[in-house]
Amino acid sequence: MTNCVKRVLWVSLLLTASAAVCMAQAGASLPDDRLAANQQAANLQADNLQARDWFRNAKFGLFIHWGVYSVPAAGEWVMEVRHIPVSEYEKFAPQFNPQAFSAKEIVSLAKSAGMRYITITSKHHDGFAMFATKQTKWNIVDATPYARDPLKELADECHRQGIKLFFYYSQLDWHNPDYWPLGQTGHAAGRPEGGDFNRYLDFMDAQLTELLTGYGEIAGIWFDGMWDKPGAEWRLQRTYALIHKLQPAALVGSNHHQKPIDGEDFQMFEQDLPGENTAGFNQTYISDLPLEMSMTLNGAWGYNKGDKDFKSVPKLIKSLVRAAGANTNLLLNIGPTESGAVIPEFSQRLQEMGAWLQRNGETIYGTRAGPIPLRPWGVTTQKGSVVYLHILDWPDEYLALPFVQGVKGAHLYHGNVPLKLAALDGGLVLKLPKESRDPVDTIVVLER
Ligand code: FHN
Repeated sequence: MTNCVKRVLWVSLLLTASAAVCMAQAGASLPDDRLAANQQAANLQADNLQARDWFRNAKFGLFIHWGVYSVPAAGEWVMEVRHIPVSEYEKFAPQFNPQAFSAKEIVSLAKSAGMRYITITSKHHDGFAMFATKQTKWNIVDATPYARDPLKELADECHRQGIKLFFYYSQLDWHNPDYWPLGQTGHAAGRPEGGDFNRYLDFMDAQLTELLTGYGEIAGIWFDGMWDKPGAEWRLQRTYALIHKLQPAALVGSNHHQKPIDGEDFQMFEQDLPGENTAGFNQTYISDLPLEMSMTLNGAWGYNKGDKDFKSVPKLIKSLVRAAGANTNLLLNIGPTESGAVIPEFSQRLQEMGAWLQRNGETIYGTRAGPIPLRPWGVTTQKGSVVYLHILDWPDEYLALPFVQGVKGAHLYHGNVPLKLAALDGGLVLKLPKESRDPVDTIVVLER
């Protein structure tokens, strides 16, 4: 156990103990949600804190958006965007027979990309469960000719190949009639008016229980969709406590685009790094929790056959490096087709990223943000006392840097080539000869 883990554990035990004393003194009984929260604090065990540490070190994960929406192949929002009622949308299920799906190939692909975990949609907003749930027939085993549980196959393969698995779970549901009252979306689904939201939440907890008891060790639950009705009583504390009770090390995160809520173990940002907001999702609050940025490889999450706007490999690598320099994991998305295949435009790019990581992974995995925060020219990462400058975009031969404590010299990461580094008026100037440049990322080690 690291000192940091011990310290956090000690603080959480103290907090839990003092909460218990206060309760005893007050002699009061707490409402269900508070009890659950206290219970959860008590359960914030070393396993969970170690899992957070593992997550911070992992840096790179594969996001998979896959569901019955891959049949119309127009993205995972097709039901909403085309105003398709449930009765019509359900007709995609008999056409969904992904015989080309191979858990082994997908896990191997993630590994060859240098990814340390996979996060896959167990249920997206269309309510369709990609696993063998007993809570509804609206699932891949009961509603499709495929009749297999790809999440079980994936979980087994992840365990076999030593890669962690998170389940994405949409709290928003356009199919379940108990998702009522409606939020901002799902108004064309044609469901009966009325329903019992608490019954929906029971359904959700039951599905989560299935996911956390039938698939071995699960690294975490990635919630999405609460933003559809942010003011609703989501019973979050109860659900989060349930997850931590079933698997204390499972990390809970929610893409609600708000400040993290009690019981969440990591904070996520969509399409932007913490502190950036080009996509319009991100509030700027950045917590001390482990951070993650989800990003599409083209413009779509679920498979969209019309979207050919694939990001280039250099652009993707720069995103990964910038994320590492901002203490943030990159969760990079692919959307398999209705046959379960991963198109070559995705797999080739991932493999090229993996090749880059083979050569440079030491400067990314297990690092933390370095002493110089995000700059237009690039970022710094740090491991122990070693600082890596990642120069991503700088056309000139000289680069001015702020003062970095204890720096004695600099050399190129590849080939150990010494570089000139001069102190100037309390700052530093680094000379980067043209021949030392890498068009994607020139990595320089600051010697201390
Ligand atoms: O609506 C979803 C979208 O389909 C996708 O799943 C992304 C992934 O981060 N999250 C939601 C939008 O915030």
